[in-house]
Amino acid sequence: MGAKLVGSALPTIPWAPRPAGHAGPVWRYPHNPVIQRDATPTSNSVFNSAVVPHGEGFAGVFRCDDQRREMRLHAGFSHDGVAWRIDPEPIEWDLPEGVDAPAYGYDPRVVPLEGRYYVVWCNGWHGPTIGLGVTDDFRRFELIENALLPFNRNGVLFPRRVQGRYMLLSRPSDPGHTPFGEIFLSQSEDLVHWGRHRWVMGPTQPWESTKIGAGPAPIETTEGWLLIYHGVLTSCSGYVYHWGACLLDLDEPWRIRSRGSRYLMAPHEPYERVGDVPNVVFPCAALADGDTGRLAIYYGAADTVTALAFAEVGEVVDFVLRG
Ligand code: BMA
Repeated sequence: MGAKLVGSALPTIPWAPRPAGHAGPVWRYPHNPVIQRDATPTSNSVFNSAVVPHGEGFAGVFRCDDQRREMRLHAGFSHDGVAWRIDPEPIEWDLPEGVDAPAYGYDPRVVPLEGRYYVVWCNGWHGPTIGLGVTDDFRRFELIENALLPFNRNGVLFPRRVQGRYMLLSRPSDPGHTPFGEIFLSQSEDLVHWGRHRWVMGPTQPWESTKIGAGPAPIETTEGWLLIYHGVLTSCSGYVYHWGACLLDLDEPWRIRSRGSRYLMAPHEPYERVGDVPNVVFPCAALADGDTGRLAIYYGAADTVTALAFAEVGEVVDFVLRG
C-alpha cells in the first residue's frame, strides 16, 4: 500500500466509505446514478462524461444525447461533485480560421493543464476522430485543430508534459462499432502537431478481448501513471464493457510497468445492465485527493446515466502491481 498520489489536496472530493464486507478495490456510490438521463429538458441520456475541480466546486463536460439522438457536449457545474446543473444548450465552440465545427461530439475527457482546461472528445469530422479544445471558465470554449485523423476515438491527454512534450493516448478505430482496438500514444510540443507515435498496449484478458480504450486522464502516483481503461468482451448478445487499470512508466508513458489481470468494475447493477445499450460501464473522469489518496471515478452506465465509484489509490496500485 505504498503508492501515493502526486497532486494537490482536494478535501471536497465526493466520498462514501467502503460498504461493510465489500471485497475489491472499487465500490459504487450507494445513491447511483448521480446524473439521470433527463438532466436537461431535451436529453435522451447523459453519460460518459468528464468532471474536474473548478473554483469552489466542480465543472465538467457532459455527453448529452438529445431526443433527436444527436450526440452533443454540454457544460455543467456542481458545488459537491454529486448534484449537477447541466446547461440546457450544447457548447458552442469558437472556431479558429479554417477549422470546421464538430458534426457531433461524444465521450469527453477534461484535463487541467498549465492553468487551463483542455477538452478531448470523439469529434465528428468525416467520421470519428480526436477533437481538442480549451476553456478557462466552462463558458467560452475554443476549438483547436483536431489532434489526429479519422478514424480514432478515446483521446486522453496527460495532465502535464512528460519529457517536455504533451502526451495523448488514443484508440485508432473504424467508422462503426469498431470490433478491434489497441491504445497508442502520440506526442506534441505545441498541442497542434502530433507525432512520435508509440504503441502502448492491446487486449490480453478475456474481459477486454475485443478492444480497449483509455478512460480518465492518467493519474500521477509515486509508482507510475495510473491508467484506468475500458475493456470490451463480445458475448452472444453483444458487447460487454468493463474497466480495469494499469501503471505506465512515469518518464516513458508508452511503457507498461504493470497491468491488472482482472477487471476493476463490470456491469452488475441494474442501471449498468439495463439502458439504451445494456452492460456498459465506461469511465471518463477521476477526481483525486492528494492528501488522502481518495479517488472518485465517474462512469457512464448503459449509455444512459452517469454513475460514481470510489477507491483508494494505494489499493488500486497494489491490485495492478499484483498483475
Ligand atoms: C463505444 C462508444 C461509447 C459507448 C460504447 C457502448 O463505441 O460509442 O460512447 O459507451 O460504445 O455503446
